[in-house]
Amino acid sequence: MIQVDESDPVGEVEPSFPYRNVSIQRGVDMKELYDLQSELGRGKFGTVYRCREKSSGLQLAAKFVATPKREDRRNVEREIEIMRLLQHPRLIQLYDAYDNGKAMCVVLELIEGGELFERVICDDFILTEKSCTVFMRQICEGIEFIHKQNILHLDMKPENILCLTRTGNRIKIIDFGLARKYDPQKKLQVLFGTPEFVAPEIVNFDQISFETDMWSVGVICYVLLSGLSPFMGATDIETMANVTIAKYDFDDEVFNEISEDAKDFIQKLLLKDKEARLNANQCLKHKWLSEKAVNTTLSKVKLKRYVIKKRWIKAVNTIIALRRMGAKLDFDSV
Ligand code: PIT
Repeated sequence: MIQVDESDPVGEVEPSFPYRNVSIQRGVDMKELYDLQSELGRGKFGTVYRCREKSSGLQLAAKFVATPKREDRRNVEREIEIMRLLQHPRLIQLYDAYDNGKAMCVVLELIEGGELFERVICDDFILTEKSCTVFMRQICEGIEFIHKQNILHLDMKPENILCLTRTGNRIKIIDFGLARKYDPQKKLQVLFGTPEFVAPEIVNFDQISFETDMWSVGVICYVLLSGLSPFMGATDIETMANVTIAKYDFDDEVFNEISEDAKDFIQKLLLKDKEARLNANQCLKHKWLSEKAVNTTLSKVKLKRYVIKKRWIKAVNTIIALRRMGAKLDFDSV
């Protein structure tokens, strides 16, 4: 059985990633320098493969993004520019970048443990409130650093939280594809994440800020503890309607086993008034994250259901996307 070690929750010494000052290389074929291996993931962001740097033998991840439009290239350039500022152990690290005109390749730190939610629903993982605090603390540490660099992530959701290894408890935040520099002069609006996790100010096209990420942290925490999604409606429109009025509750019976400190933590993030929400630093000082949390085992029945449903939605979306690209169906890749 795998359980979080409470005395030293993030465990073993963390190998530090070789931080590099990355600039985009043009006219160089990355395949000359790297061996491409298995596919790690696929999404709106492109396709990510495991790869190996030939010169050093280092195992890394390579994200490929087709850039048919000028805007596609600008988006990847912006992401790289932002990632250059984010050297921190709780955040995926940038290693190298290539542009061959048709596609761009971003070489990243390899994170081998898979998505956090996939990990915690495994039968050999005991989910307790304490293990949830270990994960939430690391998420807040990562967000605290991102915000200190004056950057907003804007796409915080469970699939963007990966486990470093299959057995340890360290996590890393990935996907800076929607991230933006915060400029109070410029009115940042419209950027859209996933309805289930976006804050009311996104749905309302109001000014967004650091607090916008903190709302999503609150939603992630609610789902991790309960397996229920606080604002989920039958349709995206319904979900967004629930988000705009910040309508949620702890009425389900699963919350009977959740501590008041945990509920207080969530309540201080899921506030319609963004100024009233805790920032990442205040989260780390909140009683639930700073004192010993209760070690009761949580039921994973609902969380399993939630993760399995997401897997299906993702598989269906992949099929739709592949068909649109005119690809022949190859069920191994779905
Ligand atoms: C890994 C392992 C893995 C997935 C990823 C990286 C994906 C990273 C990623 C990074 C981005 C992005 C989308 C996905 O926009 O299983 O090492 O910047």
